[in-house]
Amino acid sequence: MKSLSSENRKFEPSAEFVKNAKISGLESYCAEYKKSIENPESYWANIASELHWFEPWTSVLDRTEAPFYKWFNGAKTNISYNCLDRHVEAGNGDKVALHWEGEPGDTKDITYGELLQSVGLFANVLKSLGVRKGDRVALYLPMIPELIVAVLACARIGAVHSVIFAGFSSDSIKDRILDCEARMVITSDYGYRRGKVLELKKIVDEGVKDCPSISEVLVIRRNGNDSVDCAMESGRDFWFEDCANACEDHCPAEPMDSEDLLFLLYTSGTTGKPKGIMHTTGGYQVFSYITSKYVFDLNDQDVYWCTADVGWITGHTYIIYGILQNGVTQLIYEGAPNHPTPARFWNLIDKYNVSIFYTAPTAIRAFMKWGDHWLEGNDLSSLRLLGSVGEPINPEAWMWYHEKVGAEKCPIVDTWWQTETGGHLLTPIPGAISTKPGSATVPFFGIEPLILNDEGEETDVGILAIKNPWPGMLRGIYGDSKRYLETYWNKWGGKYYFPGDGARRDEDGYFWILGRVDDVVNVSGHRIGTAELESIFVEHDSIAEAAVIGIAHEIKGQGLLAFVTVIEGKEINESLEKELIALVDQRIGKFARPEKIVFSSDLPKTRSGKIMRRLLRSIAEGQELGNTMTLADPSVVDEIQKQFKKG
Ligand code: 7RM
Repeated sequence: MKSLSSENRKFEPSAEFVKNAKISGLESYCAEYKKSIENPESYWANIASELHWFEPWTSVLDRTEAPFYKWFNGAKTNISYNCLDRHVEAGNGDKVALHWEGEPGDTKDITYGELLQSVGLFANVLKSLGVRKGDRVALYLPMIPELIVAVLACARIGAVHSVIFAGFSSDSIKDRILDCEARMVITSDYGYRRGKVLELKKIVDEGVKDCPSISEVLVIRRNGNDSVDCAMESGRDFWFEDCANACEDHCPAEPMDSEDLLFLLYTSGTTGKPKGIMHTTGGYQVFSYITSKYVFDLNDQDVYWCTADVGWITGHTYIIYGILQNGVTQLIYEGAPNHPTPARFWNLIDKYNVSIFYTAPTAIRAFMKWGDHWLEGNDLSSLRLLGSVGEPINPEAWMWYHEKVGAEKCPIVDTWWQTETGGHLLTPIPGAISTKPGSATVPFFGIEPLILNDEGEETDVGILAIKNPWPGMLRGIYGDSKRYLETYWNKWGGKYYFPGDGARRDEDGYFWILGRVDDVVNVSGHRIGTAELESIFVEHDSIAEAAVIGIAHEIKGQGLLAFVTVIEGKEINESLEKELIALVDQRIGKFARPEKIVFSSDLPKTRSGKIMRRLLRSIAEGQELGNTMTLADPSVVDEIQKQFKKG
């Protein structure tokens, strides 16, 4: 990959785009940004007033318990009301909210009016099973409309949803349920992925075996041509359709306190245990709404498509909450980008006249590899805006996206943000900010980013920091406020939020994200903690020690490389490698498999016993190793190098 620092091309939005944009021209951006920074409370109050509140707030931002900030405190609202009822009441009930297409090609169109009814029905089913405000509900579902309905139904009655991406293993389901003591899991009989039937209920059964908090498993039938038998445990397992027969479809939205917990989403960190990121109601509602509106420049006629899974934060904010609050039409696609062929995405854009397309660099690089001919014969002229999310986008992929998909006329919004930030923090505003391939450009309104060194002094290349709170920020880590403070606020003595990314600022003031500065690896846009994998390897009774690092990967951005040492007397063979891979599948999921496992008798360590990951990285990248004399045993390097080349 070409180095980012040599990239200096700049692309301006077309005059036509600027003319119709929500924010037009650099001057409007600057004026709005200035307002948002100089007087944040009135800025955010103004934005919030575009939404519905049952009762007004008493303060916009309460800093008294910083960094446990409170936004719109005292207000009562419901985000499902803002996603649904508001549009139906305004007379837009017949507008399509979701064009859904399953992987096999089955389709469904759902209007805002129908979505409101489905959510009401689902909410009543939850209530009839005893779910109450504040209860945690885990969701393990494919990308079917019912996933969106179930999320909104939880929000409607004030139950806290915890969506678990359907690629996670039963062990991961268990860990997440145990951590938040969920009372219910919602799943389906099956889903599809790359032509294969995924039997989700079976995985859930495995996962809830030792979860005493679970009292119900609610099962949705994914109506398709395949049918799957589900073992239903009497008294615990319920078919959604059976429960729904006894319920009506009207359910008023529960007025929630602004700071009531809306959802948990687990994400990997630098220790072995994933953390339950907490998002609350009012601030997240405002931030998801306004970032969607301005960054995607949403219009009434748009057909928006985000290819993420609802199991990640991108799906929460930029499929469900942000997009539906704006009342636009969107496409939801269940399956893989290359099923039945790598033309699937382009077929879908053509078929549904998608105008805004939001995807990940890893997908773009895969399409580049599969070949441009898959684009041929598809009319992509409906597109007017493209987006990228999840990891740094390399300039080659950016240019390909710009030329081949966007026909050189669509602005590209490279959006930098995190599970923790709730929504975009660095991003071009498409009608106002010129773009540069590989740069997330400038801050969103109300966001003050800085680049600091370890001492907290400003530099051009260093660590990204965020000054001042914003409405969509996380409110903590579930059950672990100490970890919240340590992970995000201790780096510079509580003064700034620490996102864990390195960054550079160029002469135009543009930000370039340089990747993680902690032990988190971003594989295809999915965060995987190296410590989490290491602790899994050492569970195996042949393994003594493990060190996992991230390495550059052509398609995934980063891949994982594991170095493990074997306990004396234990054999290294192919079956051991298979067992270790199986362990990763079982504990996390297939997406966390390392590219390669390197076996050796020892790892390079300092004399104080610290594993020198930097050295492992140099070995992996085939670089000069420099002085290895500080190692406790310099000979291990030769052995590892040999093993690495062999594998
Ligand atoms: C939305 C999401 C967050 C981490 C973040 C970064 C990386 C995300 C970009 C990016 C460069 C981008 N949430 N990241 N977007 N890096 N440019 N546009 O991905 O919580 O799963 O991951 O992803 O390292 O800290 S996440």
